Amino acid sequence: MKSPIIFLLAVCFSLFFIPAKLKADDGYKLWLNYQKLDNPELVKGYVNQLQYLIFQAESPTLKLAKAELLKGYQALLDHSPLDTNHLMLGAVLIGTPKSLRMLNESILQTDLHSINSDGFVIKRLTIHNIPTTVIAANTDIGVLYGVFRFLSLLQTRRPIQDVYIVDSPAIKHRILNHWDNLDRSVERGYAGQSLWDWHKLPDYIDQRYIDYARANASIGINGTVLTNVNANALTLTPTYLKKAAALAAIFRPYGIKVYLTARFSAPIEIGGLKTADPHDKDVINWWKDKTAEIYKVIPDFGGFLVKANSEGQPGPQNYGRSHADGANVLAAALKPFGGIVMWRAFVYDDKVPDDRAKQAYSEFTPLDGLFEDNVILQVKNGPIDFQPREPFHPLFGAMPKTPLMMEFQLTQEYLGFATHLVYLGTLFQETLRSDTYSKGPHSWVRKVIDGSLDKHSLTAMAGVANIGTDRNWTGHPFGQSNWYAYGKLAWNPASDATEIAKDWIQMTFTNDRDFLQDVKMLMMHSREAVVNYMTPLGLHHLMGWDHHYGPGPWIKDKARVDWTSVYYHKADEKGIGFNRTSSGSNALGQYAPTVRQYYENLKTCPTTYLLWFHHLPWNYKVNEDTTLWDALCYQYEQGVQDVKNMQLIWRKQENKIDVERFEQVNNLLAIQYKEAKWWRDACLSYFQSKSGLKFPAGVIAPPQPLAYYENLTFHYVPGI
Ligand code: GCW
Repeated sequence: MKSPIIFLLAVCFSLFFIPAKLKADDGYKLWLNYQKLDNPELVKGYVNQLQYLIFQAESPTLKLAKAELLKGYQALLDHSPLDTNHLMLGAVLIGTPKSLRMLNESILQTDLHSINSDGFVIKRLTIHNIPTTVIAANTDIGVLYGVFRFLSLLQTRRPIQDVYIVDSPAIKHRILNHWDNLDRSVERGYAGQSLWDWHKLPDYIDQRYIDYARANASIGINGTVLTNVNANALTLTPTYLKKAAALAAIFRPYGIKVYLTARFSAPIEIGGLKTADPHDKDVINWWKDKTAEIYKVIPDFGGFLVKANSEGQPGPQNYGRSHADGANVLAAALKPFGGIVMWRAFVYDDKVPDDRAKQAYSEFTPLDGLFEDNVILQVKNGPIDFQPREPFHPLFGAMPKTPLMMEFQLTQEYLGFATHLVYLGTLFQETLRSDTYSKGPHSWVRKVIDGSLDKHSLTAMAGVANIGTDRNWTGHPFGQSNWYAYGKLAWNPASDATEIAKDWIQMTFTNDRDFLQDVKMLMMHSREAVVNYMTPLGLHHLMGWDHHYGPGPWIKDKARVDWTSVYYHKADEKGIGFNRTSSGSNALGQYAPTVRQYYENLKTCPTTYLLWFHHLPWNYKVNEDTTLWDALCYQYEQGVQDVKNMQLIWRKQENKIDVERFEQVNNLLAIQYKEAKWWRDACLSYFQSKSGLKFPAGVIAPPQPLAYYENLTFHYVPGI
């Protein structure tokens, strides 16, 4: 038997030598996971350049920036940069022309003039013979953004000896939309409850609120809509305004403004009026008074987000008025205070059975030019509803006189919830880089959004948040990458999804080269995988009824035809797909001629959108050797194989990162694999019941009869 002393020594020894990577990590720190850099040469180089810090921090924001910098230094380099002995080696100078007089005189002036109020400059200069790294901005918040960017350079081991970054956000309002209800449930939320503890607010301030603000500021997000677009009028009562004000106070130094959703019928529900008609004088005054009341408690209130006359929400059309009439009443009330209205274009008429993909365009384009100048239309990336793949929304480029903002969905309502690993950077990029041709070539969606195409200064982007009370914020550890990528693309819609993924991996997990290579590849392909096993070849809206969990291509006979799946795929014994060409619904007629022709012509229409735009016979040849039926089967099979590969790639990473996150992802990938097979089997089983065709070689017949898949029922699915 071993002596107890030897045993104890062995235990101490093993504890002492536990490699850093095996340390448990619950994911709470997100990409701000400042792990000590393990390359001594690199650390030495950084430390030499960052010996002495000149940073006068008076304002709350500058204080935060300074604290962040010191925290980052300490954690990444194990270094406090105040050691004057090594002054000659390198200094860091941080501030605005106001906080640091030196910045007024310096040669930074040209750079500072070239950035906007949220921008920053990071530049290596020689000042009084001392090599100096300057982080400068015109405003305090610009400094905070600059500090975060600078720390990210260290996190990703970038050289800083000649650093020269001049950067400003291309979009003014970079906003998260929380579909959070006052009872703390989150509509389409899969990461726990709402962060906002309305019951304990305004008195109890959860540390989470602060960490949330810091994380957002680190990627440039500067606005948050606290409440669900399916709005509750109580949000606007004095009790809840006080609670919102407490959150606003916490977010303020991080440069984040609070917005609220306004229920259009609030004048009736909480105002005691008989109508909410936007032409009614009392209604107009009610909104004016309510808005003034909000600004009393939240002086920098951002404004309202409104979902009106959509999916049962009240709106101006209840009174025979237009969306512009409705939006303008709120806009007039906000205008004296500098607030904005984000009016959602996610509407589809509840009577006209026209192609749902056409309805927002039909309703809104006649209103172009009729909105007040502090109204911006919030348009989802595609014309249906956040499907795994949609073409860009035809409204982009079609309303030149109205500012349009993008709405992306980070929460994976239609992409496997928080169980599936799907990096959305590629999806966001695909939409932003789509060419609307509205003003000829290069009229990219991103230029509509950043205002440059039609010369709008009011610009914004919204991301429906995937955040909740789960310890790691997003449920799936990789859900964090979607929050991160969204922030980065809202700052610069031209940025590259691969670069974003790379940075995120390094900042969140490790700088290990092999891990980085493998996981980047896995992420970059992950969205295509989900398209393959859920909605290949342009199919869409095939999910389970209401809760949207799992496959449901058989869904029919609902209150509205456009809530069913059969409406969208139109599969029968002859063929499949939605004809949106001129011989069908002509949704393509809503796009610029070049785009229209490209998709209308079967020779040019990419297979990715084939069944989105065309109804085709099963024996249609997608290429010389493959029929549509076979291609569909192959794509579903491919999706399953894709997930299997993701699993293999991930398993190779064991020991490269902490056990906790490794195992979590491993487990989730196992569920994703199971569900990918379920999607393949259920969909192919259903479509085969229509086509009556045999499965091609390499595609195995579903293990269960169709009825089995159709009869699966689920209770308590999250997110409803
Ligand atoms: O995607 C659908 C969702 C609804 C959501 C709606 C919307 C907030 O299923 O839950 O409601 O879109 O965007 O308004």
